[in-house]
Amino acid sequence: SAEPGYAAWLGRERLTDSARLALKATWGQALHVAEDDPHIETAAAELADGLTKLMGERPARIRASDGAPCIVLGTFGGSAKAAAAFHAAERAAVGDEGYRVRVREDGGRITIAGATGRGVLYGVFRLLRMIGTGAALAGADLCENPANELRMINQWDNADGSVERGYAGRSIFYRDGEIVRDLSRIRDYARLLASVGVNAIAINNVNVHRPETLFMTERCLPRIARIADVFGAYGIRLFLSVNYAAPIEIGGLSAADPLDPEVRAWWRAKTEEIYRSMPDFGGYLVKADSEFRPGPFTYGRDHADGANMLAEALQPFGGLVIWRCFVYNCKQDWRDRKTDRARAAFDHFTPLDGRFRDNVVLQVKNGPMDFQVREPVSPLFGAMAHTNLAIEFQATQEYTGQQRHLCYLVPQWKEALDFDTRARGAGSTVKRVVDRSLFGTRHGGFAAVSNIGDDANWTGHLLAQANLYGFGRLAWDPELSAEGIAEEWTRLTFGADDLVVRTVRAMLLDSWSIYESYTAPLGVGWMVKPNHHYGPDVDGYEYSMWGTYHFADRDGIGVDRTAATGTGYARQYREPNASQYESLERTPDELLLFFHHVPYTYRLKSGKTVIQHIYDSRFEGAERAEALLDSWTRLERRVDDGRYAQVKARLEEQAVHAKEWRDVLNAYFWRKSGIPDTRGRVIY
Ligand code: GCW
Repeated sequence: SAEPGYAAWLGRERLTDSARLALKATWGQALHVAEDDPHIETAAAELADGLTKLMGERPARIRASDGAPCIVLGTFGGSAKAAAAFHAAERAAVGDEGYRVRVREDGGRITIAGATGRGVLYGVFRLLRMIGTGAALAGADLCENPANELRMINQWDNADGSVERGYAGRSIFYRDGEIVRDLSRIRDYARLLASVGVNAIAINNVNVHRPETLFMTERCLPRIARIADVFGAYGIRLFLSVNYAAPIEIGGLSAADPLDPEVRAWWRAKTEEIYRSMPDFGGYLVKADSEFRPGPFTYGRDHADGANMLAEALQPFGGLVIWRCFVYNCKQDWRDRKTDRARAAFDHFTPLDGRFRDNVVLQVKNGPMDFQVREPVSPLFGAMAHTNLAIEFQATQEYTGQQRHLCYLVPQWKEALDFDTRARGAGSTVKRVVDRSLFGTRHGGFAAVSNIGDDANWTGHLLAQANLYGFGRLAWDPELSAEGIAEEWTRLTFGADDLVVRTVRAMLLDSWSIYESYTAPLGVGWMVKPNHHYGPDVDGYEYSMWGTYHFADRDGIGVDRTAATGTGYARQYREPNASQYESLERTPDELLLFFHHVPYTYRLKSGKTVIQHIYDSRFEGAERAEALLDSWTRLERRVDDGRYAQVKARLEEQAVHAKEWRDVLNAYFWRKSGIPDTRGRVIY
């Protein structure tokens, strides 16, 4: 499709004449491919297509060469030429999904090689990215392996075609209760994902209703298997979200007790059946005992019992159980000030450390609550040394502007990854927990809730594509900077125009802070309209059962989570983090109200009182949102009209809606506190 934005970062504009000439001199016009392997096939096709767009002519594919310039593509085991380009030690440095890319200094040869076809495919995308961002090729010599084993996307798509928390249209997988027949869009999605290194996908919502429970039946499996093939060609393993009560719902059993031999036998047989139709099936993703989903608690069993039962069924096939830790009481009484939702995951799961089988991975949301604009890091990451852990991010912008506001999330994710849990002394960062280097665990990695739908540009807000892109890049290499990723995405998406690159990069990098500055202040969450979660409603969740309170009254605001006088959540961290959060003076401003209840007149480290901070940042936030629109309008005619108009419309809405946020919050806090703005601005 040529719809504006559809090509995303794989648009690949024709290079300038001089760049094309230089490239041609390096590799002639030929791709040397000498082995038959499905992933090498994908890699060769991607390279040929990419180069055709960049160069304006299609390269020739050759199987043998006389030493003339070419690009050699192959695995060390399957291509003599690929193997011969590297010494044994150089080959040994390449892992299962890694690659080497070498461009001979004097021209005449580019070699892209790996231990597997998947590695070669990633190497191809790497080379195309280098060309697309204008990086110097001559003499390039790269050896890269992914830092994380699991680089996974979770679709929250339902069989009826809706997408839970989806802000980019309907599902590309399902329509009207059926799995789609035309898989071309899914194939294009697979390309986008593989191009940034994603290697796993769960294709249905973690809330598994009846129609998706049926995905595991004989009737649906053949079509699921076709989707698995599409992703498989791009090195992406397919997972299914499963209903814990499936043995009852589709198995005809009377219970789903994980210790019941009949139930265990049912899962073993079902799993075997699934692997018969999909030999590369990844495994199960499970949301259990959470938000009305069934789980082992019903039978008086714990989550290790529940997960291990599924793990046992998957183990003979090398499958994984990805078990979510988003377990809390969603029927809390708001009058109950003892229960703290933030504590829940830690309280449920740390007692189970060491009890999960080898092929269970616990998937932990980055923060203890639920993908808010600002949260501390989940303390679970530092507390489960004997358990496989993966971190879950939310690319879909449920609480961060729903892809109508701009919010580039990579800086937020980087903060979580760089947090030092102190589990093994200084340097025990979250990224080292999930990449397995800290505790030496067996499995781990990254997951993100997808932000795409059937909107022509995938993500609704075109610039939200940067979140999907950034997730994949970061999962591959968490050392990349938020700035570097923003720049890379911008260049690939919009080309080399310097003003465009500088402007879009700056817009992306400022956007999280802008969004935070007019929405919920200083680490308190929610303040959104109930259910759909869009737009300001300060008390929207204050007297409800979801455990998401801010406790604002006429004197102050915030949640006391200290051990001394509050819920004790701060104690779930290791030292010195625990003491830091326990201390009112030492808690960073941006998390103050997450950990402490303070009077409005409390003075922040910034020197401002809490109430003045609330006013100032709402006013500034609304202005900065307006400035985003101004920045973009300076790019008119430098960005093609279609994409220009799409982004402009979203930024216009954001500018207006930021003022709504400003005024609702300022009015609320002025009326509650009675303390005027020192600068006398208009508050209603
Ligand atoms: O953030 C909440 C969402 C739910 C979601 C849940 C979860 C899929 O509001 O829509 O359900 O988190 O992560 O399970």
